[in-house]
Amino acid sequence: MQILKAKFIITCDENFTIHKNACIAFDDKILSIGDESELKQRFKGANFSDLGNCIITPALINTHTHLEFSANKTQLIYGDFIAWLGSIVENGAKLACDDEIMQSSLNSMLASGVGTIGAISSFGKDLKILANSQARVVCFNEILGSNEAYAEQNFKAFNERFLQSSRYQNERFAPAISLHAPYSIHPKLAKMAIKFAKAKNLIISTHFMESLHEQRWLKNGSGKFRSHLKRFTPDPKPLYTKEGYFSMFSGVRTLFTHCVYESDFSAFESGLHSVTHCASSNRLLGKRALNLAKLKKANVSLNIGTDGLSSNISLNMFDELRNVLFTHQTSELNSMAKFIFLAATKGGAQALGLENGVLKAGKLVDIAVFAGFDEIEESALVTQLILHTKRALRLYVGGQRLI
Ligand code: MCF
Ligand code: FE
Repeated sequence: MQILKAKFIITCDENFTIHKNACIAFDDKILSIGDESELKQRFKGANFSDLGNCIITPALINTHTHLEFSANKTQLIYGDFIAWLGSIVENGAKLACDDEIMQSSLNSMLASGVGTIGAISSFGKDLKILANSQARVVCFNEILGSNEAYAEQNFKAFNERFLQSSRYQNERFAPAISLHAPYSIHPKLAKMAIKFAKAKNLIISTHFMESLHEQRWLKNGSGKFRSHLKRFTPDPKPLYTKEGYFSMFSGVRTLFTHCVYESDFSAFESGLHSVTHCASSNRLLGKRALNLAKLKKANVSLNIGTDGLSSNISLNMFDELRNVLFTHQTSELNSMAKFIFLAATKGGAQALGLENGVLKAGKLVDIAVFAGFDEIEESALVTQLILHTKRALRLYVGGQRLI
């Protein structure tokens, strides 16, 4: 049993409760948050550490990243989604990533206080590194393929990768599915994947409404997607309408990543559907930001992803949170800081169906500790935390100390 004392404990609960000069007691679950004398009295014999002027928060949750694309630095084309996608296809072999590169990008994420990773695994090369990381992992095995003739074959290959990832399943590592996007997965294959997800009660992630090209393609089969897809099929046609694709996920826990070209969130199912925001990626691959005001109005749960180094310059969650804060300039700064910090903790846990992301009795011991806040204006605590943090002083996942 342990008790940690800090200057502030940001719980990320529904009231955004912040405790000052308080302690958190835990063993394999969080036991209580309260003052020092009370907790020492209740939990006699607990190991006590005073962390001074530190801030304790839930460990952060990065719901969307692609470790296997970590080899990119300057190879890919940015500014336009189709140009980027073309450069991904062209650079395929050159972007092949070795373990060392994936390990160092994963380490940079953990160093920033991330305890849970939503990892999109396209090839299964990242499995071992993810499983050995001791982080909490939801491993979204990717499935794609727009050619109907290969649907069975693609599903079989996916199934094999899924089995590989299932071998790592434990209380920290959960296999899941990623349906790549409406422009890249044939309905026959998508239906097989969703049926599989329903049967095994798996979480789904999908890239959705990421670019203007995708919006035009789904609306009337026009725009640059047509010429991109002509690389693979002589006369490509859209496989769905936007609504048709979305409706397949009814009743399934799904993270819809990007949604930059979605403005009507009314059909999102509360408690099941959420939006994953990748602000840096959206800036590099296009020129529109997610409409947070509409999302809030529809009461849709938000979570934050860095995306991969294929469309970001950093997997540090605080670098990402700073970008999110600077992206949404029309909202009041301090309330926006709280909103996005909640998205990076409580929102991530909601999306992934996990019992972390909030510090309260009974929750998992996924905790981050941040130093460097000796004199801090309390009304702007979260804003200052986001602005000034580069790395965590400590990180606990499932009660185990990783940093
Ligand atoms: O989220 C970004 C942009 N949107 C779509 N895909 C990817 C992103 N980062 C990496 N990807 C991967 C995706 O998982 O790129 C490939 C897929 O494997 C594109 S399709 C050949
Ligand atoms: Fe992505």
